[in-house]
Amino acid sequence: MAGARYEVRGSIAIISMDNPPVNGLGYDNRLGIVNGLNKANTDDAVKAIVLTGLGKAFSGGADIREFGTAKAGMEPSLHAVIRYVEQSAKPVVAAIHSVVMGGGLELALGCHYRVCAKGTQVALPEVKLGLLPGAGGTQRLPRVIGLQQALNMIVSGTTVMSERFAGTKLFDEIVDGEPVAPAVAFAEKIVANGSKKPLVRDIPMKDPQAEGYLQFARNTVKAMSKGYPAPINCLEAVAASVSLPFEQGLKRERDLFMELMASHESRALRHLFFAERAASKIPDIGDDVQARPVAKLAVIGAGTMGGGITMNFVNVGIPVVMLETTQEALDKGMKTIRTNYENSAKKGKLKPEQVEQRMALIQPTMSYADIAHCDMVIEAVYEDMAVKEKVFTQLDSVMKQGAILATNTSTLDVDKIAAFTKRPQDVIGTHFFSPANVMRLLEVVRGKETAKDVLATTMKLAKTIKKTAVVSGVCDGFIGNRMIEQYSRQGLLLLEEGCTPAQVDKALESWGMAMGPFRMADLAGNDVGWYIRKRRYIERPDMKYPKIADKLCELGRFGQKTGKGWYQYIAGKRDAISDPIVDDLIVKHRESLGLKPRKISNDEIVHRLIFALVNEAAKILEEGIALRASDIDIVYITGYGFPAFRGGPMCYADTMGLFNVVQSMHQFAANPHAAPEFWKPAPLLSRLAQEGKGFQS
Ligand code: 3H9
Repeated sequence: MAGARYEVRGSIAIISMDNPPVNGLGYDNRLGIVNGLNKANTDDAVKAIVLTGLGKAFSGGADIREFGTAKAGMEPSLHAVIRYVEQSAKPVVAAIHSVVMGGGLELALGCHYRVCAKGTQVALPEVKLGLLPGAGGTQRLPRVIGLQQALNMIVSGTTVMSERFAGTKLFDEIVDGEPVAPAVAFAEKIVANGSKKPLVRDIPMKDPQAEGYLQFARNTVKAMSKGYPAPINCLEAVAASVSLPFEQGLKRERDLFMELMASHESRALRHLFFAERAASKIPDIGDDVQARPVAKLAVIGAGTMGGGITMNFVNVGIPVVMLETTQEALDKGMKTIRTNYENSAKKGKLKPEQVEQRMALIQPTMSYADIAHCDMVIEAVYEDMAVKEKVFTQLDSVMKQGAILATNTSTLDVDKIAAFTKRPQDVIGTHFFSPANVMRLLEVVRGKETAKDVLATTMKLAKTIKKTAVVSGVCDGFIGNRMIEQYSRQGLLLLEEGCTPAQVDKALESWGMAMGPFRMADLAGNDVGWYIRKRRYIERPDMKYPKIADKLCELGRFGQKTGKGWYQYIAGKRDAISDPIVDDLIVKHRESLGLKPRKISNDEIVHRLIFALVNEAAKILEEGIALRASDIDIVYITGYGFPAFRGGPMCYADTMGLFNVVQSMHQFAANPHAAPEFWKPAPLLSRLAQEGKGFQS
């Protein structure tokens, strides 16, 4: 039977969904369930039915891979399947385990009874895909767990463990271990007691405080979900469970669901769901490549990066030997880590004993001999090739054979660093983003000699420390920083043409970026960009760089750390306050160039910067620095505050249509001040635009 297996145990039929990896409710699976129900209902020997899922989930919900394909609309729809279950002549008991999410939970809610294993992850996570539970979840869940808890779960998409629902009508039994045998026993009991078939839809929705609560929630959700239509649609659908009879509530849910299904936001979020999972797959590394064991780690440098990196590992119980050159630097680093943990404890995120446990996993040292036995070492020292050479020569001489030697460089050539050692196959880049204990992104830089198992180990380790790892080839700035350089450069050019930093930042932030380029530069430190530009003036004399940022740095305005940058800051606060001194500096700089300011629209600001990312990304993709366009999207979503509802720069370009993107680039190229040579569309972009294709199709 397609998509679901069927067996009979005594008087009970068992239908087992069989659609790996998580029993997504695709067409075959839906058909399989209906066929199973037909078979059971026409077999006189069968008295009741158990519905379960094979493998690692009861069901992860609708099969997202099917969305947008013909099969998604083919009957039986999930609605039809659930109705079929409800109307089954014989009682249906869901035997739930591991994961019951989305459409999977909606299917279970259509069953007459539910037996669930302890430790099952329960969620209606559709909102995270820009959707709402569209197969009755918004109408049925409030009926079994109450309006408030259901609304919280549906609007946030949060996962709750099954045992938390003990005593509610969601589960009739919560059992230890596998649930099929207990569900069969439960079904036999139902049969013995007269085969009643209660339906969740018949539970009355009574909540005298509903209206006031919903209004309060409406205001909160609206304020918190800018750019995302799904949360408010979720709320309105749940509200219908109180205000409308069940069938009308279902219709309201359906209308709101269809609205979201067609939205750009949902398409972007669904793209990111698969993009994130694709990023961990490396075409030439199969399951046959064994990862090396990493039980103990060393980190070179106890500064901001070294400390943050260390925290990632001790947070998951991996001991770290942290090495510095002076006792003072070591003490300072240890103190910062302790303060970070103690702050988390004050906020209730850690117990005091956990602070001590984590600190005990860090062994501070000034001796390379203490790190020699570690399985992996991550270097986080000053960004200077001479310093890296010293460190890697040393590591090469002390580290045990087979140890992985990683560099946290953000711009330097990993192949050159590898060449300082006699074991370049063991060298890899691990570019953490600051603050390293917070930011999700990890760019894993594969050198030309990096061994496959070294890459596989690093990707696995990234998952262990809960990072989203993206593989990058070796180039200046790797994926993320190489692109951001062009984005920032266009931002600076716009200042010369007539914008203020606040105008540029506001335009990008209203569009959805977490931070505009000038606020971001103030946070990262303007001296960082200055250092890179000085290198560029020598390496790339052809690349036009506005000198306004240098003038700012010459005033010592390095950003938040010096209290002044593109903005001014009040001590202890992070609010960016416009500074007339900077405005004046820009005006004078503009005059010195003989430029008259012009009025620049928000649309031009946004697209000059975003399409700068896209053009550089197209080159990165064509050069093979990134494995796939969606990896670039993941880098920007997880590392640079790009709005998820736009799906990343490549997804956004595809949504706009590459032909239109190229047309805009031609317009920018006609502006002699916009660095016209940069706006020549990258060959890959040109070709795809001509062929009417996108980056992902
Ligand atoms: C919905 O239900 C709509 C309905 O309300 C209305 C319909 C009318 N479909 O995350 P993992 C794949 S919307 C297809 O690495 P984990 C995933 O791509 C749906 N495939 O594992 C990956 O494939 P691959 C609402 C799915 O153990 C593999 O499973 N449901 C689906 O860490 C392993 O995934 C959701 O939003 C799916 N629904 O976590 C649930 N789900 O190996 C989203 C997963 O080829 N899923 N895959 O890369 C999750 O939250 C997690 O994947 C889950 C497993 C907890 C299930």
